[in-house]
Amino acid sequence: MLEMKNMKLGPILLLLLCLNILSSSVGNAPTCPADLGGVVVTPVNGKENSFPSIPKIKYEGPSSKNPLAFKWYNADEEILGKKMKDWMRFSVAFWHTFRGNGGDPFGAPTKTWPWEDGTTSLAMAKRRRMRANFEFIDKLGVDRWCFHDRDIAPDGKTLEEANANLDEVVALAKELQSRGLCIKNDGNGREVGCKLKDLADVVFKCQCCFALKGTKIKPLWGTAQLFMHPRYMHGGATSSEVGVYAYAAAQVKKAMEVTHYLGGENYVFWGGREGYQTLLNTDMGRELDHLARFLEAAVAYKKKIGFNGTLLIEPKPQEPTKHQYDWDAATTANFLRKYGLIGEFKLNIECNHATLSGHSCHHELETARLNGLLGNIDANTGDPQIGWDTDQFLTDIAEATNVMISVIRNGGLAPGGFNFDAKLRRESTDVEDLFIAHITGMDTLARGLRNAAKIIEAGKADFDLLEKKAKEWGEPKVPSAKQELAEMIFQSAL
Ligand code: XUL
Ligand code: CO
Repeated sequence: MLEMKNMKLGPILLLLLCLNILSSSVGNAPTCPADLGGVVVTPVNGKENSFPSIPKIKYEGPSSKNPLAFKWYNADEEILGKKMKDWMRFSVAFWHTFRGNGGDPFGAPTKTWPWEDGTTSLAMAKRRRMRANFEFIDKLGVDRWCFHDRDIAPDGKTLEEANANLDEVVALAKELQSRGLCIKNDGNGREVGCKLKDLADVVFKCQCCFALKGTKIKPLWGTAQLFMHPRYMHGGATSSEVGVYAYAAAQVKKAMEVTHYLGGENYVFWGGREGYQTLLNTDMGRELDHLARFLEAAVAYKKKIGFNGTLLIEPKPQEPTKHQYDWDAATTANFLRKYGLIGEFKLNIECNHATLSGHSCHHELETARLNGLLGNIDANTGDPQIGWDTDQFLTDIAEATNVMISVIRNGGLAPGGFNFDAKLRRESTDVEDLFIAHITGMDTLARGLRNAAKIIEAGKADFDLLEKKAKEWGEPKVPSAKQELAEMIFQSAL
């Protein structure tokens, strides 16, 4: 290792050093001046690239037959005065894409991703999985990701241990988020930006020749996982045990802090166990009061730490509990209103949750929007024949068009966006399937946006179009005003 901590390198010397390092073989861990910033890479099998056979995904247009290209999503194209990427604000869900293993109640995991070593250790979480996440995001061309505390870092035997694990992984994520914002010395002592080919490149070169600056990728939202651990079996904020309530609060506190630290734009509450199995052993009024108090404390803490992100509640009627308190958008809006929380929260509407509550996704989006509560969308869909939360990627163009009509009427979703809370089917086991699934989800919503724009444009007909229609339709049939009938009805009420 070259020790250059205290040396003042002239720009030319630095450039020569960089060229020298870059010409050394990629397989060997490079030797780098420690004070140039960047990421410390631990090579695994000499490879840093988790998706070597996948190119950067590009827009090729509707006639393309390339499964690894966009046919409808063209990030920088303007629709209704806004770039597609700004309408969409797509996000990759870490838990499905990087922790989903295909296991189900009847069978073992089916996915053996090349970057996994079969353990759930902290080393595994850092060594390859988080890097694979950012390489995936980079190749897909999105700027956002979503996470639970416990899917990015292992739990601990104590809260302190769990928090320390999370801190380690979050520190790495913070560095990796900077991809694309590398700077280099231009040889005249000036720092200039440099866009590099892909994440593997950035990690390698930044370590040696460039410094990472700023943050390009951000969490769309972060959240605390308050449903997996047995301590949460009666709920977190609605548990009958005060110790569990305190533990849940501590977990949310920490998850909100790390979301803020990573530049997250929103924070989500999904109350998977905030509900009941039977009212015979549940005091519903008391549990709802406790939940409201918990959320009030979260608002206060958000303000205390200066986190400006939106707090979002994600309605879902049931699963895992028989009845969840955030049943649907209307129930949740009523809860927020009753407890005086309406200005502090918005809703994260998930399409599969909408259908589980007996509504369409469009109904839920409109209910949220009309109450001024539409904040984010967990973009997925269920299966019409299966009655549970299958979390599939959205492929129905008509549904996507309805979704986008709501989004356009809402003026967009920012600071929210579309999070792909969706997973591969158990039987899809190739790495490229992860890309194909996201490409289809993004293309479906992009197609929905294009269609919705056409429908909304049609509502703004100009004189040329109206003249064309007048000719096409011929003499219109004008119905009777029925004034006498109206007067008869009016009289009958007197
Ligand atoms: C569960 C669900 C969650 C939330 C975050 O149905 O949708 O993944 O989005 O906890
Ligand atoms: Co969700």
